[in-house]
Amino acid sequence: MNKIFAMSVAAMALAAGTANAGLILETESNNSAATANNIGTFNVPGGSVLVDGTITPGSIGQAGDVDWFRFTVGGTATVVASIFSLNNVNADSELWLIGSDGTTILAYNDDGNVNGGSGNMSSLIQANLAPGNYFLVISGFNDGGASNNLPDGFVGDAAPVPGQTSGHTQNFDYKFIVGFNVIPTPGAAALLGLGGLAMARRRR
Ligand SMILES: [Ca+2]
Ligand SMILES: [Ca+2]
Ligand SMILES: [Ca+2]
Repeated sequence: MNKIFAMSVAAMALAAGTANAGLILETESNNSAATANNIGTFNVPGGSVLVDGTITPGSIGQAGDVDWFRFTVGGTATVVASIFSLNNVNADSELWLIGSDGTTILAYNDDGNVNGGSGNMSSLIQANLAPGNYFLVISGFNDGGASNNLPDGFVGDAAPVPGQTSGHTQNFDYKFIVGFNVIPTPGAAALLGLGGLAMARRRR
């Protein structure tokens, strides 16, 4: 085994070693970008994870539960994320894909997963994500109001006014399936190609 080949094998073993947990149990408190649960780093060719969690209701002046999850993709990625409720036929989720700054909304869905157990669960797909860090966020119906504002656990668009504004009223267990297809970015592909070329030349 020549040195370059040995190094390549070691690099591949290292990449394979960054496997993700197949099942992740949500851990509170995860109600903000800063406290998001990490669901993994996904490199070429991709992977998937199942998250088991719960959304609990708020009340007057008290925010409802919001669940933030953080992930990293090591190449240009497509992500598919779908929420299923198994215990509440009236469950009504909302789902956001948010950029690494924790505030830029890249995608939003309310009722895309019509067969998710209630007819009102969420699903989204986003292609061509650049390598980097992102957030997926789950909350209850009407968090963010008529438009897709950032989730804060309160109903409607306005900033919460204690004693006047109510947290969302959703209360359901969920299964959250997230899948990734990851391809090498053009720069990385070029480097791999150069590496292969160098190896081929050494073998001559
Ligand atoms: Ca939760
Ligand atoms: Ca939470
Ligand atoms: Ca919904």
